[in-house]
Amino acid sequence: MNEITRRRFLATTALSFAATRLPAQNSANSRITLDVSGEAAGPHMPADFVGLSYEVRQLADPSFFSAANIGLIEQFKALSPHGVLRLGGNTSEFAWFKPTPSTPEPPHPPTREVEGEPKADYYAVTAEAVRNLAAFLKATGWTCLYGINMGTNTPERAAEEAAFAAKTLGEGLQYFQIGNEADLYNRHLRDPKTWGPATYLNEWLAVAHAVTARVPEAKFGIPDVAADIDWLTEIASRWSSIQHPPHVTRLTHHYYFGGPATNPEVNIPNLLKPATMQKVQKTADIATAAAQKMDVRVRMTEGNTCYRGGKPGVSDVFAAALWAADYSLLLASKGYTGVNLHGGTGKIIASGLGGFLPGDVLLQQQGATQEQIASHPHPFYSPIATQDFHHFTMEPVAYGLKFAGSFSGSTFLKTDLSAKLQATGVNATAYAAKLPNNRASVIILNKDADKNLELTVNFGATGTGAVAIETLHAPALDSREAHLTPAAEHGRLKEGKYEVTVPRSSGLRLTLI
Ligand code: BDP
Repeated sequence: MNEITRRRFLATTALSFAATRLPAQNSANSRITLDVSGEAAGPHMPADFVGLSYEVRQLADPSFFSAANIGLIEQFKALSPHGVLRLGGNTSEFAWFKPTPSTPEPPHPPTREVEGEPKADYYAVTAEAVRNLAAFLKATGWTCLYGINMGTNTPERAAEEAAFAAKTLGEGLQYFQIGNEADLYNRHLRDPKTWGPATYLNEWLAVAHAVTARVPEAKFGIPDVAADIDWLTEIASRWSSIQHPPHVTRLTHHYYFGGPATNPEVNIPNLLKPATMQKVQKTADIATAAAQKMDVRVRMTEGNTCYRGGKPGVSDVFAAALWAADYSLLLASKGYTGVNLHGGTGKIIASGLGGFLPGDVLLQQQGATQEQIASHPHPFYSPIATQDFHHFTMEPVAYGLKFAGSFSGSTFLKTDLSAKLQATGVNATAYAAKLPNNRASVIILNKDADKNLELTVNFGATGTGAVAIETLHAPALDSREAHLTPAAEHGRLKEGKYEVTVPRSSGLRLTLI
């Protein structure tokens, strides 16, 4: 962030604190009671639920993920003490592993250049980059999902890279992913006449078996599809007939709400309306059913609000924070093991999208000045934004993920509180869990632009236990900022119940302390 934009940011930050203290307006008519007194019989949210996703090409600069990148390490740690860094993206299909400085660039297979698809722009991932990544992971306390090129690679080279990554990353490596969004390979990497889950699985098995031969303990996430969730169902139904199956530990897929930036349907009301999460729920049900069949769990390994680099005014504002919190908690309550929001640096993301970000085109069309354009994060959806190597800032979307991450390590109650909230006429959702210390906690997300939500939360506890409140807020849904207030004691239960107002466009977390 340069000095001018930084000052402007600080000025709006100060304003926002004043604004959030204004009294509640437009409350819904009736107070509703949320019962969070039940047993925690739902899914467990792993301690390392929170994740970020970056392009493999980010490794082309070995100093990016390195122990020297103190600013980035700070942001990772602030987001989560035990997160998961996923490396993949469009650029992963054009990486080649360079174990020694003298290793020559291998020949590459033919690919099609298609308008709007990533171009065949090859780069090396060096041994130094992987070593630095190991040090970065150690410094952050994070682990990684390591993405290997399948689109333009050979099983032998994939196995050589996997062997080096496994040895170098050690405990920092959770599992490998081979290929990014194979459901889209028909566009530019494979023959659309023959490409599908069956051909994919054959190719994938050849690579995974080569990797397992070199790294017997290797684990995999599969298939990391962009959108076609039926691939998970298809793979699960074929799995039992596979001879010597490699050790698959997760089913994985991606999710973007919509895109690109120039699409007028990608707007705040659509992002936050209940139908958006209902669609997510349907996808999650399909994914978790497939995973159950394979006796594994699901992870959403890449996603964000708006594909092709995000949309200014949607991806980089407070609405994205509420979306991220709701989306992450919904998936966690469905049994997902984590969510990796995609981001990185503008140049690298653009290099995987044909060289530019549609969000910049949109801003130019709207007559934005260079300075105004530069005041947005690039890419627009990046959870952690950067202007240069030394300054990193957490964006609203990351605050939403962090807020949801406060449930990490807890176990969900089975009750569907969001369904109950529908009766209020306020666009709100809620999730309840028992924290690792066995205390009950509930997160309520009021996504409504106008209406406050009046609630009675029934903890069912006897006596007058104290309640702590933590909030996620900003002046408005389209503010370029987000704030998390740390948990602080707020009051005491009355006969096991607590009355609270959740202001419009904000998140609130109540915990019994
Ligand atoms: C995903 C790709 C990722 C892109 C992202 C986008 O895996 O590399 O950066 O879309 O469109 O499909 O922003």
